[in-house]
Amino acid sequence: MGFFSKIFQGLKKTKDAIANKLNAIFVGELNDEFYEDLEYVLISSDIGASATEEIIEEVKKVAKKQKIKTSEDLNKALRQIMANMLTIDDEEIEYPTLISFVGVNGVGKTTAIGRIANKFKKDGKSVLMIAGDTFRAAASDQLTEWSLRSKSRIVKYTEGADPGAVVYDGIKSALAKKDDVVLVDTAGRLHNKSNLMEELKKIEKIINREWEYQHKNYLVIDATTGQNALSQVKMFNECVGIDGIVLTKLDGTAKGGIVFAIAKEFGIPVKYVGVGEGVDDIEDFNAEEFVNGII
Ligand SMILES: Nc1nc2c(ncn2[C@@H]2O[C@H](COP(=O)(O)OP(=O)(O)O)[C@@H](O)[C@H]2O)c(=O)[nH]1
Ligand SMILES: [Mg+2]
Repeated sequence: MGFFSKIFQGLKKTKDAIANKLNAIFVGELNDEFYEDLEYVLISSDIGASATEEIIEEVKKVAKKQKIKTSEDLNKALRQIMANMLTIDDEEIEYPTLISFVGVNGVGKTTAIGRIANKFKKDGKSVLMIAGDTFRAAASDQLTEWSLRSKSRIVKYTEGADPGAVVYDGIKSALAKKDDVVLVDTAGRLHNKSNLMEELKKIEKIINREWEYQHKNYLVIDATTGQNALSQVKMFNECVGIDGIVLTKLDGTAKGGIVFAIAKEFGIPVKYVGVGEGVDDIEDFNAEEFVNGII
């Protein structure tokens, strides 16, 4: 399946929540009642209060300049406004690059790494995975499977090992073998005494000390959590600094609007979207395509 159909299919629930309602509330005139309804539609699809406010202000501006008479005009204006909102300047990838994947348990970090490794491999890059989630044996087994599937190298330790030590060794190995891409998996929940944020800070410190090339932290978020995602962005951003978002499980939710709230509140670009459980069900994020998928 191509990019378009996959993204469209993945966003179907969000689209149903927005596009169908938009058509119902627009009866040819942009009056107060319409704007109230529009506000309701946007808020109820998890776009968030301040992003909604901005979108409505922009629609009013456009409406002043040009007559919006049909739902096609309205959709076109909305698409442009919303795509602009999601278009955030970002640095290109420069090889060698190291990307750490952080986020709470079960959001799809390990799965995302496996699938992103696959993409880099298809582009002819050499990839090393570092199994930084040493707190459950299953975590490194799961990553090992993905490394076999994508023919990536992996550095892992036994269960219970110090994640900082794995990351340290992984970086040494990547430098020695001159890998193009290093993908670091991390734990989302730790055992008893260790504090997740403190562990992540430690890992961050080791990366900053040992890796002098490009380094990004991507936060993986489960789209089905809706507004909860915002507090996760805040928490992880304060802890290690977040450079990009991976939004997973869009296929299972009508809450895809959360990306607008994140863009508006944090100005952090979305890098990838997950639209299913298959090997290829992760896509580079593209603002126009995303918006076309929901309106
Ligand atoms: N439907 C769907 N499931 C996903 C997606 N991404 C991950 N998952 C599933 O979510 C579950 C948890 O993923 P995992 O990578 O182990 O999460 P982690 O704890 O953050 O490493 C697994 O069953 C994945 O197959 C997605 O985009 N769509
Ligand atoms: Mg994991």
